[in-house]
Amino acid sequence: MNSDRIEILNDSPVAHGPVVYWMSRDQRAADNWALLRAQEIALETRSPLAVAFCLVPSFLGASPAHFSFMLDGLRETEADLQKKSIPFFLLRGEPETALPAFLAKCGARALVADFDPLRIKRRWKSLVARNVNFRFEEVDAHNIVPCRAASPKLEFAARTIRPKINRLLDGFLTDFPALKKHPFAWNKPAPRNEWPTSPSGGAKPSRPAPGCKAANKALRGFISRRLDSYDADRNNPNIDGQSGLSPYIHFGQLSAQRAALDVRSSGSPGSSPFLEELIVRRELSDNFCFYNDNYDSFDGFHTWAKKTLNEHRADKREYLYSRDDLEAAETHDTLWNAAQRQMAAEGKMHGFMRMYWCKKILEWTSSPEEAMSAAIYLNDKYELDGRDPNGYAGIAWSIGGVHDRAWGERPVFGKIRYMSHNGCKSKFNVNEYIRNHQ
Ligand code: FAD
Ligand code: FO1
Repeated sequence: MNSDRIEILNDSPVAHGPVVYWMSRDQRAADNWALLRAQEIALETRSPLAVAFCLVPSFLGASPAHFSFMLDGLRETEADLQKKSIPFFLLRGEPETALPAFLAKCGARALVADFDPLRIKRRWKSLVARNVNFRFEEVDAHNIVPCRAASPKLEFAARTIRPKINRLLDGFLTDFPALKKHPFAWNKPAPRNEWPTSPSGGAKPSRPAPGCKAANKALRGFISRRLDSYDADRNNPNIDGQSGLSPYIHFGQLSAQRAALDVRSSGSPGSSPFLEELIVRRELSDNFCFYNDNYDSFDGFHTWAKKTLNEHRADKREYLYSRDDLEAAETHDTLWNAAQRQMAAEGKMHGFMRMYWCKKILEWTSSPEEAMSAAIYLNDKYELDGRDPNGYAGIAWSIGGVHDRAWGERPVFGKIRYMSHNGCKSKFNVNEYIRNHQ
């Protein structure tokens, strides 16, 4: 295992005794560097190995549909792990109490967690670390080039992080070793997981099927049917030209590295534009959330952006909508309403429309702060791939020009890039999109 993937949180020496992988972001048995590292420690110390997942009652505004997508995927992962003689424990409650209790009960001697830049995850880890007096490691199983290795600081834009990632990519974009059937039995009490009954009763027709098998099927389908035309189609909201992989990547049911390996070996002309999004743009979002504590607020914007938005704070808003108006898709703009309806109905707004949708929230709310909180609330309540660094970075790009540059000055936006209804008309058939999302 490339040690650049590993951050030591407690440097006690590894010792013989149960090893636990605290699964959170990367919810899969295959292609999971954090699980592979936990098994490496367990094999080295000839110890048993188990996986624990802390199920919290609420997570950043997630809905029952999000929890049921995640839980359906976790049940599949439990079965995948069982085939490798690795027990899966579903723990309930806040991690800072549930996990240390579990670790004490099983006499754990090493803990491995997966990397996540979000504030809530970093708080969980720092609270857990206080109760761990044995080896504790964090492994970046989500990024191809680990976040800390890609850059030691907040990056300004895709053009500044891209060369740093590309320089390191060959060393990290490698195939995965297979997870072994674990030879040392977990002779502690076996798990008795009580799975919540999923309220939604399975996948809805317009929603993706959950789980690693469905994720790999979606990847194969994308590569064989849509990758070639990805560059041409991905910005047209009337065409199903994107990969549709974001919910699987968000919940860790698919490794972005697996997707990158398979896309790269396809030799398709769509590979490089797709890998630019999957690797550079996605890892830029983790960089933003990891190195900018204010990733979800006005304070996280660059000085130039705060200055220009402040200068236009008092500008008259031609339209002013409350969060309820926006949530009800009741604005004067039929295109914006259609995008809001697509997100609410399908749990996934088209990528191009997310930019327009979010910029209009800046234009039609009373302040940039109100815009940030409304956009984050709606994005994290309705997007299946929401509650993700990509979302906080995408919203900060739209409202605060993060990872973007200054543009011509105008009311309300100042020098933040503007997008207009007419601009959309020049790119795709707006009436068709509106008709499709009534
Ligand atoms: P594809 O075009 O097939 O891209 C493949 C993968 O590349 C995606 O799954 C994603 O992991 C990555 N990717 C693509 N575009 C971006 C991007 N702009 N930034 C970072 N990574 C990217 N993405 C989320 O995962 N969750 C969100 O909550 C989210 N909210 C957003 C909000 C706004 C306002 C904006 C402008 C963008 C947001 N994005 C979010 C980024 C992007 O729109 C989605 O990742 C993409 O539309 C997901 O669909 P896909 O997997 O079919 O994309
Ligand atoms: N991670 C957990 O460790 N436990 C949870 O109960 C949990 C719930 C959850 C619900 C919706 C959602 O979008 C994410 C959720 N996550 C949970 C986190 C998720 O695994 C991702 O790590 C982050 O959201 C992305 O950084």
